[in-house]
Amino acid sequence: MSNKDTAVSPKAAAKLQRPRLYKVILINDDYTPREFVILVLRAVFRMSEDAGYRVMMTAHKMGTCVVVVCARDIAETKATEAVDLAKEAGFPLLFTTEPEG
Ligand code: TYC
Repeated sequence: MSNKDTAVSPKAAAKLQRPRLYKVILINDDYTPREFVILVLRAVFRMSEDAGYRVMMTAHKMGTCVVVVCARDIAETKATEAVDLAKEAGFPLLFTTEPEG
């Protein structure tokens, strides 16, 4: 068997070493109170009051805001945790995940 049969392409090799990162994105809505959005950002994403306020206001004004960029499993777990907290409280707050770049 030659090297050609087993060697991965340079692109595939890079992927193996450095898995794709994912963005967690906060989505604006008209119903969730601003203070509750900040509370979720603080509880789930360990943000300061100030950082939480700025992220919340960016989503409020622009429609969305990137909260964090991290490994896929962490991004999905945190987005689910955040949406579940909102659901329990009866708010339609949404966080989504998508691959970076
Ligand atoms: N737009 C909401 C309000 O005016 C606040 C809000 C901000 C909700 C950001 C969601 O991702 C959000 N009460």
